[in-house]
Amino acid sequence: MIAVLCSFLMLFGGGKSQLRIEHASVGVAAKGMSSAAFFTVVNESDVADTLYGVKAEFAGMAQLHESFSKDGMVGMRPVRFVVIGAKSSVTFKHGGYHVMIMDVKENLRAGRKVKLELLFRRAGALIVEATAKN
Ligand SMILES: [Cu+2]
Repeated sequence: MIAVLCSFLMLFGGGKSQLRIEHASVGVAAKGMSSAAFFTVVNESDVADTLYGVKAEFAGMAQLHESFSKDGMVGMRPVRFVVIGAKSSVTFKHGGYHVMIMDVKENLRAGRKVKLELLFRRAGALIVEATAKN
């Protein structure tokens, strides 16, 4: 029983993950409008991690979203979390996962840099600098 518990802890407990966020960008938007942020999460560690939240001080609200298509309709909806498997990566992009950003507090012109805070179960809060792009 103890052996089983130990191996369980090795699989699911402790161990911090090593994550890298690449190519972070956010769509240009005028004050009060919506935008979306994109990036790639690279997980080089042996443990999976879970992105469960996002904060953006430059906007009224930020949410994890996914795009979907069903019966010829396309749309998007909030997702509660996104798992980044061990030794793998997940790209947030147009038509897939993205960070939905609503009510931008100031004009986001091309080249402007803003901070996003990504909340991971294991790695904790990672601050990412995203560049505004058309
Ligand atoms: Cu969205």
